[in-house]
Amino acid sequence: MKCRKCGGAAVLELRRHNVAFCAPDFLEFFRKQVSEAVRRHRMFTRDEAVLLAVSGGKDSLALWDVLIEAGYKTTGLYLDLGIYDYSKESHAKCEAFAADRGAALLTVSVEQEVGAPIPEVRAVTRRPTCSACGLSKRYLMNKAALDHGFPVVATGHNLDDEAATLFGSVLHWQTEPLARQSPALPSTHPKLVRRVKPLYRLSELETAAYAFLRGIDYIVEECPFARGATSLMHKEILNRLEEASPGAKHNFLYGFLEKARPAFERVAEVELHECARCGQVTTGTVCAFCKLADQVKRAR
Ligand code: Q46
Ligand code: ZN
Repeated sequence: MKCRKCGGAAVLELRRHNVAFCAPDFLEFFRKQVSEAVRRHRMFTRDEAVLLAVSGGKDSLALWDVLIEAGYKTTGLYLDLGIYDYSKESHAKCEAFAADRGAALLTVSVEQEVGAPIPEVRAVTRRPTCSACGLSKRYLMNKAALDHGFPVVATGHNLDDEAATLFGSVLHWQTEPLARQSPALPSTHPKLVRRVKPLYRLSELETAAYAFLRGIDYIVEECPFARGATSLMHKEILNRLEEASPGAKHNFLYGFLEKARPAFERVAEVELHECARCGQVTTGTVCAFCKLADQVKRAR
């Protein structure tokens, strides 16, 4: 296998692009995909301060590495979910990464904000763990950005994550999530910051290869609640499709973004209000986060 760019020995074959690269040319390819995503969706400029949600995993740390190298102004945001050793280890990875590069890292504790760590929230609500956790994460990312004056929050969602989310939404024809699924969601309210996913053009395998080649020390273990999650099953199904026909995931996601999403966007326009309790954005009177926090408080 030879590198498509320099003809040297290739270390990685990207079947969906029908190319192979040596290590330096793969890193170059990876960086270009990120800058193409940022440019194409006008995610942020070099003058804007970007708040980057980091979990300690390969995707968010690979993204942070690329953005720092490219000279963007980034601050990491670690949401401490209070999930046993998994949270302790992933926090340590983020702190070490930030310290190595002299980058700033904010930490927000879910226990302080919601009233209990995720395992306890799980015990007192009937919601699936990942639903309460995802809701809290989205809320706290937006709140941290507002509190610290960031116009935009970036996350490390990759092509596999996005294709799996899309697959799940399509299976149930969930029109609202379909309308919201995008590499870049603009701010539609003064209290809602822009949300962007600069890795949406790169697969999980590619971010793992990038992290490995750059010597990034990330947490390999998954969150203990991820086991058995339907999103993992959807990823497996899509991986089987990808095996049989390279580029399937890419075509599924890109085709949706180009051809189908605009139709869902038109039907799902909703009016936003400020939550009567906390002032953040909601479609109702009291936001879902405040309701969750109430439920936790009552149970305690
Ligand atoms: S952290 Fe939270 Fe994930 Fe763990 S509880 Fe589920 S949503 S799996 S990305
Ligand atoms: Zn609220």
